[in-house]
Amino acid sequence: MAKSRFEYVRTYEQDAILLPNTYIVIRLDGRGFHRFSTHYNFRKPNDKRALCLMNAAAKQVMRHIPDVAGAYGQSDEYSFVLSRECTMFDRREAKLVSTFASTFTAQYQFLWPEYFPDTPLDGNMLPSFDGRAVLYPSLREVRDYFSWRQADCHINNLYNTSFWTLVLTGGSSEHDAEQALMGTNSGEKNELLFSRFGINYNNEEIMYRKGTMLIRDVGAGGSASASETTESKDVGEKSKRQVEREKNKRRKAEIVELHVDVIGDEFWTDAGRWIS
Ligand code: DGT
Ligand code: MG
Ligand code: MG
Ligand code: MG
Ligand code: MG
Repeated sequence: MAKSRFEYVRTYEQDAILLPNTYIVIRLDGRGFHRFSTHYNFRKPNDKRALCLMNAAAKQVMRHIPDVAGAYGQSDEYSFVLSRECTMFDRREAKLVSTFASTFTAQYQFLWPEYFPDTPLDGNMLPSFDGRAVLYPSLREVRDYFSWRQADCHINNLYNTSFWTLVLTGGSSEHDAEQALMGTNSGEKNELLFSRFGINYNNEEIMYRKGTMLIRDVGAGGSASASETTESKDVGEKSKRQVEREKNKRRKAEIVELHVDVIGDEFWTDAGRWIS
């Protein structure tokens, strides 16, 4: 096909290509959800409807994008980890990040009425999500990444639970609650909840304390055979057929929602089942 004389402008496009043979983590985060959650009267400190809506939107993203091995969500954020051999969009960063952010946003809006049946979305306050991609060279960093997000969930949730218990049950002003918590460590917050309100923090809803992990149940032996996953192979070592087979398995696998500790070893001993 003949090219127009304008065609040259395309040469100005610069694609950032994500390094091959690395895990890609794409984290999405709600834009201005402090205001958004206030506008729609999210319950404090946690709104189950909002968190379940996040989980439902993330599951839909996983259903539509089989390269996603697993995902972790808490508050207004979700992180998706892509397998190392992912070649989606030839690993072009902008295409990946923008597709994840828009797919998630579309699903969030579409599913909204199911979770907030009495609260229609307001055209002046629609949800949107930003996104970024980070590369990790080995499972070690991927594991530490999820631990980092879960530690963040824990710290924020313990603080928010203490704060809103002081305000909503204890009758403190927001200012006084903030003062009371200033400089306290987690042991002191646990103690405050227990001694003043009889709340054992460890009995609070586990989804609030641990966040949500979504993995694919690819069955025993995992996405590849056991020997293949224990020493996870580098890209190039896997045949195209093998990569395709694994992707098909992921596509068909049921998505499982877990509220578990991802910082300790237990969750990772069988990680080959869902990530390779
Ligand atoms: P950003 O991300 O820089 O655009 O700004 P924000 O406002 O989204 O800030 P971020 O992401 O650091 O914090 C998340 C906000 O979302 C935070 O203000 C609390 C709110 N949020 C998330 N989940 C819930 C919930 O279940 N209940 C309530 N009440 N608020 C929530
Ligand atoms: Mg932020
Ligand atoms: Mg946000
Ligand atoms: Mg956030
Ligand atoms: Mg196009």
